[in-house]
Amino acid sequence: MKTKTTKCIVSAAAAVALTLTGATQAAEKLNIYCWSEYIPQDVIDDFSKETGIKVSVENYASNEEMLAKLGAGGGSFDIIQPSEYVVEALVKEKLLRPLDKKAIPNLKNIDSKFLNMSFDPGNKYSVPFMAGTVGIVVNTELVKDDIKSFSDVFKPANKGKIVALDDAREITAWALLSQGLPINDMSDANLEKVKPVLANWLPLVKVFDSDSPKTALLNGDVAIGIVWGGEGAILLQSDPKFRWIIPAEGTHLFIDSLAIPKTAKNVNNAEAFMNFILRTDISKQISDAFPYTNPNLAARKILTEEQIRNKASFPSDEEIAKMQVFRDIGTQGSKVDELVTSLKAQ
Ligand code: SPD
Repeated sequence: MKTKTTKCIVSAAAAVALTLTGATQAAEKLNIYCWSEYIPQDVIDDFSKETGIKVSVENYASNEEMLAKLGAGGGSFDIIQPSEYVVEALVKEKLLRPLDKKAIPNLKNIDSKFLNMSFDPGNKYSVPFMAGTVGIVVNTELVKDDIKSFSDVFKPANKGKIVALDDAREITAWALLSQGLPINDMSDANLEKVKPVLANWLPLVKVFDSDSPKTALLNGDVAIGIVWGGEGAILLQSDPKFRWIIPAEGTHLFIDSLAIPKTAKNVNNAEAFMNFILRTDISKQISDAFPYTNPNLAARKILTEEQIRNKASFPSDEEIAKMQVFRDIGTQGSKVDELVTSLKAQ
């Protein structure tokens, strides 16, 4: 009788365990919506292997593309990867979920310079993924001029030789900088001021590409690029003919983070992923593939000398001190998009 009861308890427990396992397996998913060429596929695969969580990844090429999809209710994402000004906007609109920091102990690996920034005090909602800047890359075999600035790039002689990021906020910021104006003052008056600048610049561009602007430079389609730092770093690694230039007018520092939308369904898995990518070895793996400015101090310590010396990955403190950071510009953002879209169409 005693034995029978024990057996019953055991089989009841096994049944519960089975049900739980079944239920857990069904829930083990993670949907990531992130920038293209930013999270290596082997990092995703390693996470799935270690945790059994099935990950699906969709990419975007600009913050605005991501916001448009989220706003239109498209997709159901557990992790997004907004830049600083977008974290600021999403927090204001209460569209992000506060993080459970206990689930993300590897946050300790992040350099304190990249924590507690004004767009998310206390990192209540966001975990720094990568930072970086935008600079000029010149193929010195094809261009003999000494290019130092955005204005040097956008000279009529360079028509058809340029690849530029396909990002209205970026392009407008370069035009503002060329006029000595602050990158976050995108008032109507300033947009009017930069309109003629953009009208001259945009027809000179041969390729607009935010996903992989290095490609047009690597295959010789263009000779000059205005590209993300990580893309510039890959070009510098690939061939000494490429030169990296921080534009004389100035540039900006971006901080791209991971955050969980309010509507996420797999919150625990999202936090497990955040903790995973903050691991020293995993963060190094990310830097090896996409050499941006890694805010993970522990990972930076195990990068090679050559990686750390790459100026497109790691600008000097002096250079960083001069960089501006984008802020949320509210409804002016759509005017910036309209301006650039209409001028590109001309
Ligand atoms: N391929 C990943 C590029 C990420 C660049 N993020 C920059 C945001 C600047 N606003």
